[in-house]
Amino acid sequence: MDQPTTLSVSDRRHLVRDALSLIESPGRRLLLRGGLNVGTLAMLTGCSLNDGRAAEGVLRHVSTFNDRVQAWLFNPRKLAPEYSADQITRPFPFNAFYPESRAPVINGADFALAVGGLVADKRPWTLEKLNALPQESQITRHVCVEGWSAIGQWSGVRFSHFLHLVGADLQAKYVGFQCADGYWTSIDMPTALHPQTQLTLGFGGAVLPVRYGFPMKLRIPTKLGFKNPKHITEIVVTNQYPGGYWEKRGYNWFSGL
Ligand SMILES: Nc1nc2c(c(=O)[nH]1)N[C@H]1C(S)=C(S)[C@@H](COP(=O)(O)O)O[C@H]1N2
Ligand SMILES: [Mo]
Repeated sequence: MDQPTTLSVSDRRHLVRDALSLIESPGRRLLLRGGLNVGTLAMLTGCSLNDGRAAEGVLRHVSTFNDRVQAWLFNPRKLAPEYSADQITRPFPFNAFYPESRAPVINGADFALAVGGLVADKRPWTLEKLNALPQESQITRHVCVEGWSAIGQWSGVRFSHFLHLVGADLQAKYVGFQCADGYWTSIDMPTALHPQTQLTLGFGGAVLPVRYGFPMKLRIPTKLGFKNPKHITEIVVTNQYPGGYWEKRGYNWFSGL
């Protein structure tokens, strides 16, 4: 524990605001709505906060704590709202960490999805084999952390069905995804097993287009957009925290809706 703080009220406010900018919504929004201030933080942690580094450290702990609370609050049976066909957003927005013209173009004919980690069957999956599995369709809302949302129709294999087929260890903590564009992310097992979490092969009744993640993406209507990986090349079931592209840059890992 460090020395009692001698910061002015305005200094304290700035310190909290700066540290909060390091963690992203919805965790950040939650803390702000709760009127978080240095006094509360100090009280919660038993440390006085007189510099940015102390506040940052504390907030990192708050963020991890927040992941745990969100995971605990997550109801594995609560469904995200579904919409009717006339509510679909047209055109549906594109988003990635690069412009649309640079979306990776993958040859579906020789594509094979790799499956690794805590699974009994590590054989790769061709698109033909995936398309032969039972398909489901959903019209749900995609919510991007950047402040837009859109309704779309996705179709594909229920992800829990796929995990059962490959003999995944359903007690494992994480499912990680590697993508053809260098993107990666990971989710908690309860979300992976949620009935609306889908290994998506189609969009709007047609084959998933390049811009929306051909040959496949994971559609998770209970999570923010950046937790929905496009252009998946590998799926890994693991107990080692795989993180993610935006998670590494400070976005809250759980990011449930
Ligand atoms: N491989 C890959 N997946 C990704 C991203 C990305 O840059 N690369 N961006 C994420 C973000 S931030 C959003 S909002 C959605 C956008 O999906 P869309 O282009 O289908 O709207 O993809 C997510 N999945
Ligand atoms: Mo996003």
